[in-house]
Formats: sequence, C-alpha cells, structure tokens
Amino acid sequence: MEQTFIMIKPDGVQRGLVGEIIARFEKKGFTLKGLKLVSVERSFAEKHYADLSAKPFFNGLVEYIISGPVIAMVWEGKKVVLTGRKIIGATNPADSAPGTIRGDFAIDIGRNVIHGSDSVESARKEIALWFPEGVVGWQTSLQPWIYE
Ligand code: RTP
Repeated sequence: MEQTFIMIKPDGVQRGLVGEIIARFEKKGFTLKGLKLVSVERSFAEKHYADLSAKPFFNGLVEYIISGPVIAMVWEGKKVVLTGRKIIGATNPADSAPGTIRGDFAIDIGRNVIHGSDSVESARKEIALWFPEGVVGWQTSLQPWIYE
C-alpha cells in the first residue's frame, strides 16, 4: 500500500493544529504508520529541502523549519500521496481552497503549516530520511469498511 511523508511545520505545532490535522487524515480513512515530534537540525532541514537549495527563499525556509519542533508522520492508504496533497491544499495559502488545511488555517506561503510528499518517489526518499528506524507494521481492522 502507498505511503506518504507528512510534516506539521513549526507554525502548525505552535498554533495547536496538530490534533486537527491528524484528525483530517484519520477521518479520511488513512492509516498512521509513524509519528514523532522532532527538533530539526539545520543540516537536516537543508537535506530535506535540498531540491530547493538554489531558490531565493531557501534560507528563510530552513530558518522556518528549524524555528520550533515539527511533527513527522507517515500515512498509508490507496493514492495517499496525491490525496494527501489535496487535503493539504495549494502551496500558497492564497490559492488553497477552503476545506483544505492550508485554505482553512494559513495566509502566507512562508507559514503554510504543513508539508506533504509530492510524488511516490519523493515519499520513499523522505520516509527513509525521517524514519531510518522504519515505521510501525500494523493494519487497521477498519480496512474492509474503507476499501471495497
Ligand atoms: P512542501 O514541500 O512544504 O509540501 O511545499 P510544496 O511542495 O507545496 O512547495 P515547494 O515548492 O516544494 O516549496 C516548499 C516550501 O517552501 C516554501 N516556499 N516559500 N517564499 C516563497 O516564494 C516560497 N515558495 C515556497 C513554502 O513553505 C513551501 O511549502
């Protein structure tokens, strides 16, 4: 089954949105496979966002991610990468639809509350980076009530 990496960024943690965000993924029917509260080192944040290192906002982005603890999670389910991005909403909260996490809880692109892997391949890389210890192998008994 497909997995994705989801991170609640420091603003989401500081603003007390952790429970609300987790609830949205749970209620959709996805399965939580890994979760931890992490204070991110600068070098680790630079590694996570290595693809964006040439962007003018890179330093500000790294400062943002290391400004407080984040919640790192692995969620599993059919099409969870794409659907997770839909639940999160467009990168710039000005363009995120109401009903999405960013559409409901964010205003500025540089304080957009949450990250989600943008492809199955980046999910695989990000899960390996954030959860080198692996994730928890369990299946919810709700499976037959979620999938036909
Ligand atoms: P994320 O990786 O956080 O899920 O976001 P994303 O794929 O939707 O967007 P991406 O282009 O990968 O950018 C990563 C994060 O960088 C910040 N950003 N700031 N100031 C700016 O113009 C700007 N552009 C992007 C956002 O926090 C974005 O989520």
